Amino acid sequence: MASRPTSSKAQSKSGKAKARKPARAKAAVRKSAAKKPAKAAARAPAQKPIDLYYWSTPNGWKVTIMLEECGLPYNVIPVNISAGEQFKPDFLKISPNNRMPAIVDPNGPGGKPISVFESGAILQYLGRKTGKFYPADERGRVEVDQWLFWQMGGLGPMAGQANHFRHYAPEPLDYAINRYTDEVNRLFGVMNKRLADRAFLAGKYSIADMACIGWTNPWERLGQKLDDFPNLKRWREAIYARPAAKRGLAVRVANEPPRPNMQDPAVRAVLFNQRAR
Ligand SMILES: N[C@@H](CCC(=O)N[C@@H](CS)C(=O)NCC(=O)O)C(=O)O
Repeated sequence: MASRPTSSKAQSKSGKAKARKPARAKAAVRKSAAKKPAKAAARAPAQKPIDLYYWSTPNGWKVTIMLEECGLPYNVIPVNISAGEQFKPDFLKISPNNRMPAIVDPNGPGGKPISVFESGAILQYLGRKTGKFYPADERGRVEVDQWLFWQMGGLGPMAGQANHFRHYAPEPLDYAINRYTDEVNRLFGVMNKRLADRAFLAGKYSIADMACIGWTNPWERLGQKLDDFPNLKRWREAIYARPAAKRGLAVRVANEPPRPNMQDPAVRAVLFNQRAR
């Protein structure tokens, strides 16, 4: 789904927009420098920024939230999906499914660069890399994985289809609108029930919550009433109360063009009815 929320915190640099250094990362540097002798601090290897191929949509926000939460430095590299930049050969080498987000971590395993596409795989990779928001113990990890895959296979695709048939279909198709609106309603209900006796989907705040939050943002466009899901509403407020999550959800590409006109034949030709190339 190509959505473009309202507030704008552009990060500038022509072509390659650089994200500001996360506040937590700055704080961590200050803290460790104060504790360690100057020589040891100077020897510590600098974390090179991760390149994030990004457009501001719910799938993109998953990764900006995680990067902000972990205090990892990153460069935002815009992929204007309405203009077809996801089909550029260099991008396809990183993300062969012509979808963003994708990352290139210059400090990958063995100190060598690694690229990762698919937002769920990126979240798991960053969770393993940092040891944050993705438990190392098997039971904790299974809890997170279940809800992460539930988002990847259910909430994301169903909400995407609901949005498409409710807002972008050339003619209104009641059957498709009802099918996907109902499915989103069912999925919101599953989440609401899960959150009745715990603060977050896997108990503690995790990459599963980061994967889901953006997909609950357009609840009205998806034909839902948030008041019907009080636990989901409380969970949303808890995530938005986290400064890093809020920053991640607000990341916009420098000079991001206005919301694409989905009625524009040129945009529709790029985004809809894609076939094997
Ligand atoms: N399963 C993928 C889905 C990513 C996805 O659908 N990205 C959309 C934007 S939200 C995209 O890049 N669309 C480009 C296109 O449709 O060509 C993931 O989670 O990373």
